[in-house]
Amino acid sequence: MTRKNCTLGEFIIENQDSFQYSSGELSKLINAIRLAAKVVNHEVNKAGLVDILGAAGETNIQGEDQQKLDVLANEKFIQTLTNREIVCGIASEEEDDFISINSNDQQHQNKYIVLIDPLDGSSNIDVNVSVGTIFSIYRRITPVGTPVTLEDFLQPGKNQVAAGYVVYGTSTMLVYTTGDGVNGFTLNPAIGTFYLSHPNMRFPEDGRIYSVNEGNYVHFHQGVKDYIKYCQEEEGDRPYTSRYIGSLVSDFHRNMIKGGIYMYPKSSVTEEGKLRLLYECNPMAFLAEQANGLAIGGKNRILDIQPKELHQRVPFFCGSKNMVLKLQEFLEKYH
Ligand code: P6P
Repeated sequence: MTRKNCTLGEFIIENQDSFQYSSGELSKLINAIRLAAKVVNHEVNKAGLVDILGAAGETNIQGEDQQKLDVLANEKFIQTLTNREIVCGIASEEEDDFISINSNDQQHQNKYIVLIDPLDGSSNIDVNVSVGTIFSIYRRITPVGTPVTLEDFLQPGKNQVAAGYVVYGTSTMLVYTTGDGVNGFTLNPAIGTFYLSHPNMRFPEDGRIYSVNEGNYVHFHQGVKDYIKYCQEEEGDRPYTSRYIGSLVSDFHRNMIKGGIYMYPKSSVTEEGKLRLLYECNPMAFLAEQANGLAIGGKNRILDIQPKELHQRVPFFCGSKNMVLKLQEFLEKYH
């Protein structure tokens, strides 16, 4: 169902039966994420007005300064997901270990786990540039009724049952998939309702935008350097346009609408890459493939990677199919 302008609530109800595991739990889960997104949106939109900017004085497992909004967004998503008694486990970029939701026996009966990057692009918070939330949803693989284990979280991305992001930009949007295409909903802040504004989102097969932090160029491996030079050559529809916001969600969202490729390669400085597999790359890769795009870590498909640890980092390239395939040609010259 993609009746334009329907609300997110109506969309969930009208499409619930098409979801292979439809038991209502996933719908309740998406509804919980919707609520948390509205709460975080409210805080992000007033970030400049109250003293919640700046580091919370703590650092997270990534060794990065935790911004107060990082901490707040993390708390809001965990609180909402826990209170709704829908999931049996949560993992977050801001939490060293996964959280087993076991406040009562009912919790263990729940079959979904959620992995989140509560506020991606947080370095942009203090300079009023858009940021985002990324979420990834799996069915647990250990027996229902028992506490979740690390095994439940270390599933390959192809096992995801749903994934999406919230982009807190010039407007706030919730974009997600349950494996049947990608749909975008825009928040009407006056009434706090998300409306279906971008049904059936798809990456154009070709694009003219490349997104990469070119300040790291000297550290990139040769295949990536050669592809960047290819983007900059004057031939055919090139040179392409360089656009890089420093928020994965925003760069991904723009490239999905206009066509483009996002790259965060490994380098001599970040040998494993920077982006986290479980709660950044896997959900964005699921969305990319559901939107007719591609997402690779190099030779391999992101969704096929077998995770080894919760905060594992991988190189990440995703976007318009033909741009990613062209990049892959350059990478394979050297491997
Ligand atoms: P750099 C934000 O911290 C993030 O995880 C992505 O959202 C973003 O694309 C990237 O890192 C920016 O990293 O090293 O270019 O500042």
